[in-house]
Amino acid sequence: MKRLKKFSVSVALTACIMAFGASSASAATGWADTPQTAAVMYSSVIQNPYYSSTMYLDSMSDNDYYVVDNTQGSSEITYTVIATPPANFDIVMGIIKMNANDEILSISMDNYNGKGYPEATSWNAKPGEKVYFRIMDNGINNYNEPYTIQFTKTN
Ligand SMILES: [Ca+2]
Ligand SMILES: [Ca+2]
Repeated sequence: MKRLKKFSVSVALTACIMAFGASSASAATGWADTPQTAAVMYSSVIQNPYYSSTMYLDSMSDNDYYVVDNTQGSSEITYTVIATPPANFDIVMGIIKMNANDEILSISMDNYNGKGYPEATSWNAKPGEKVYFRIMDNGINNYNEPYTIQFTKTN
């Protein structure tokens, strides 16, 4: 009986967190679902050396796109991107690099680590290139907590 009570409190708390999430910037489905609506982590116009965002995936059909955009850049950049899921959540990080003509140069689906552990990459973008990072879940997960994605320019 005691255990049951604890459970319902936790469900109520979760519902509260989800309601808050839906009404704030942490919304999930409908936010950054396509490359066209990707969240900009870096662009050659803005040139922030660091970006961090904490977001929810709300279901198996949700995904979030982020972009490192060097299409207007005059020099190659290098950077690190780390996507850290909550515990009990297995994240997949798709990486899609496009050239200046919007043609796909390469696609990979990084899933080196399991539940609770980050997927990360250190890579580059030459002038004219942009790189999309697509955050997806891997199977049935715990959707009640957000993941964090971080971009750090290294050169
Ligand atoms: Ca989304
Ligand atoms: Ca993984």
